[in-house]
Amino acid sequence: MKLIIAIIQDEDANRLVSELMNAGYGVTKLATTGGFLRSGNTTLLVGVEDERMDGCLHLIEKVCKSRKQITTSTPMAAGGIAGMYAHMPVEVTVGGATVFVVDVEQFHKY
Ligand code: 2BA
Repeated sequence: MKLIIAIIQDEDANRLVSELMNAGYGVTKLATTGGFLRSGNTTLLVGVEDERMDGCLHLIEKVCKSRKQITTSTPMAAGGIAGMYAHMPVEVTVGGATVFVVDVEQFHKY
């Protein structure tokens, strides 16, 4: 069994949860915050049998889009050389999805 941890953008979360549930996956949705942008994102936990992992990854890849975001509140902007870059906008491409696949040693439901 695997635990899939997928960090995705809020905009994609509802659709991805629906698609995963419709396909019979169990999903837990967490409200999370990205360390770089310091803005909200969504983390999904999906426990899957090994043979269903590829199907789950395929849905994540299908639904999650990459988007450009402009930020002025990066760590560099906040703490850079004498605040030199404090108000310089920085464009970053976020997502589609950052996915970790972890082996599950044990799985219990009580
Ligand atoms: P954030 O940390 O808010 O990062 C948002 C986007 O900012 C990143 O998109 C990346 O394009 C850019 N970025 C991040 N760190 C940067 C840096 N030091 N310099 C320049 N640009 C930087 P993604 O790579 O698609 O990541 C989206 C979100 O996924 C991240 O939000 C974070 O919450 C999570 N994430 C990404 N890599 C991770 C990792 N290795 N471990 C844990 N979480 C991760």
